[in-house]
Amino acid sequence: MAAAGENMRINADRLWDSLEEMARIGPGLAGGNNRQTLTDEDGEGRRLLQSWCEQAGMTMGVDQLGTMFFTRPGTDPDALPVYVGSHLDTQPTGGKYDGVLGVLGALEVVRSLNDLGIQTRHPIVVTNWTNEEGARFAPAMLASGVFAGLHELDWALARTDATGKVFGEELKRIGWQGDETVGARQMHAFFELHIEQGPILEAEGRDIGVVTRGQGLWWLQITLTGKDSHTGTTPMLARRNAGLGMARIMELVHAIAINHQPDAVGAIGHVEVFPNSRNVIPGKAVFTIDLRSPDKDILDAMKYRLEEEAPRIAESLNLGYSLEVTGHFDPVLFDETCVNAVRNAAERLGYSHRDIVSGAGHDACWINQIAPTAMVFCPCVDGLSHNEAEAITREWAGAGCDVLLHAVAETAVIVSD
Ligand code: HGY
Ligand code: MN
Ligand code: MN
Repeated sequence: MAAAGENMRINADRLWDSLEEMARIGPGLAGGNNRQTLTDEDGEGRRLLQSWCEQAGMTMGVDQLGTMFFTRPGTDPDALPVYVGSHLDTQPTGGKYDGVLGVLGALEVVRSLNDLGIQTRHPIVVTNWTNEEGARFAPAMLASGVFAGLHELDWALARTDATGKVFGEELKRIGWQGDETVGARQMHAFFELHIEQGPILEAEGRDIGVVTRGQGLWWLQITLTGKDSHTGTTPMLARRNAGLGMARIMELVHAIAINHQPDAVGAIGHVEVFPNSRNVIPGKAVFTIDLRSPDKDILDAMKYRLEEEAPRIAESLNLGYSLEVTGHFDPVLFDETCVNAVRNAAERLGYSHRDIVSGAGHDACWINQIAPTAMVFCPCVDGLSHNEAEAITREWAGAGCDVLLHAVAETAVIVSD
């Protein structure tokens, strides 16, 4: 006789329809999404999620950073809830599935438990974390970082975007500043379903990634100051060219990462040169550096080498130099019991799977510091993400959500009738 819930499956068509409907909010210019955090489009997506979750019988709580929590009661009101979710905010040229699959997959878990009439001892809480991407307001995973005690609330509320808009004011403007104290909620466990955002699962023909670890990262910002001057008349050796300094530091970042293959990565993603005029030598350059590795010693060695060599490049070009750390977390080891629940679910369901390290940061990376946490990955086409062409298949989404359903139900403890 099958154990209660052993053959549970989610409704993959319903999940896919929800993904498609959410994707119509904040459409990009090339088929993806531009639903950046705390924009009107984010507010609209939040309202849609709220309506769906309330239709599924859940009650909403919102904290001071706008993170949304939807509770499905358990049979034991004193049991700590199992939280499950991800983020609805996207990159400016983001895909339809990064984060969104994890939030709507969590909703599908509850919808399926409702359909199956299955109760769990622990409550289940569907979660949408505010500002995971960190594209508009740095750093990434801002709300989950405050929730886990890594950042102060007031520091987060005071973050500004490139136009000077303030996080707390934007949160109020879209009507999503709640009154719950950030981090007051206690968790029995947290699970996050996410696309891999890399090429491994698809290349190996695997349905599921059992995420055992997440790489650590350093986010830094460098400002170089030279002198605006005429590109036609200023002698080459008299120039103080901040753009040239940025180019040489870009090469340095690449060389540092290449020096620690196969796992380390490094790039400069956001650049601003001033005055950004075709016939003026840039007198100022401001740019962000993203260094990552699953190995803490390597990660810190990369940062050290950058901090040693970048100022020398600036000095050689007679440039002013300043560096600011804008984000950091050490490599993450997820909770063994939760990871086993994911792996056992994939086994039980007959899905091919492999252990995998997350290259991207996720809210789960922070929440893992305060509660037992694990992630489920599904493949994505060509491993492409943070690109409007990001794509997954209905089957991949369904398999990932089936595994999420089983891992969450097992951890929340099914109460047979
Ligand atoms: O940057 C990251 O790794 C995540 O996608 N925010
Ligand atoms: Mn994400
Ligand atoms: Mn992302």
